[in-house]
Amino acid sequence: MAFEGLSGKLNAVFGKLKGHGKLTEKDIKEAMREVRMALLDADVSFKVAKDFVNKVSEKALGARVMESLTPAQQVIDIVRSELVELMGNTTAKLDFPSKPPCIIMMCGLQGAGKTTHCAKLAKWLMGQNRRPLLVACDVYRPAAIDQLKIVGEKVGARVFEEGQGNPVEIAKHGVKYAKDQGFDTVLLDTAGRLHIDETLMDELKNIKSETQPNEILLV
Ligand SMILES: Nc1nc2c(ncn2[C@@H]2O[C@H](COP(=O)(O)OP(=O)(O)O)[C@@H](O)[C@H]2O)c(=O)[nH]1
Ligand SMILES: [Mg+2]
Repeated sequence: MAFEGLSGKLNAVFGKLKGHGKLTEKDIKEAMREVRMALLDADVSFKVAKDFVNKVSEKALGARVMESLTPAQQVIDIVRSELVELMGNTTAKLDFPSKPPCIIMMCGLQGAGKTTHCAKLAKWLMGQNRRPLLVACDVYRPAAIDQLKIVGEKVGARVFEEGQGNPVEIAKHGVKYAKDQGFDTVLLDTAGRLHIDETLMDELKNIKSETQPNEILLV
């Protein structure tokens, strides 16, 4: 969800480009400025956005794009392939340790989709013959715990919760419960937070140091 709105904004830029027919250098520069704005709006770092646009501009202006019959389409193709490159064109596999449980920590901004993703991942894991346990570490809203219980129930996954206690303790207890009860994967559903919130970031560090997750997924 971090990139929500990005594709819409890029499509608007592409639409404008297509409307031009023949492209001038100025058209491409204007489009690149808009692409950069769209990336910045989607929280892409300034340097990454700048490098990205420089790379695309170089390719778009360097290749004989403007003289081609379909210049807009060529620019769009360049942006697309560079985006794929930027996001990483390989898929990473979850790394399961030989000794269970595998601990997966879900992190991200509020409303990014962590809780939903926990349930989806649990469902997928069950399809792989694994036994996941969802652990409710978002204690700041009672509704967050209920939400995890509801989505957990929907996919048929067990949820470990201790109400609105200390998230670090809950994470630890969840892992212990998983070990005792034979769950082989623990999904820690943490509360959303901004990287500038030191108290909450420290809490995340503590959950990490206390549970030693095998994977930390940023949603
Ligand atoms: N369209 C869309 N909505 C999603 C997706 N994942 C979550 N949501 C919705 O986004 C909202 C926030 O999701 P939630 O899992 O509670 O986010 P959390 O605060 O990070 O735990 C909810 O209304 C979800 O139904 C997704 O992949 N696509
Ligand atoms: Mg949540």
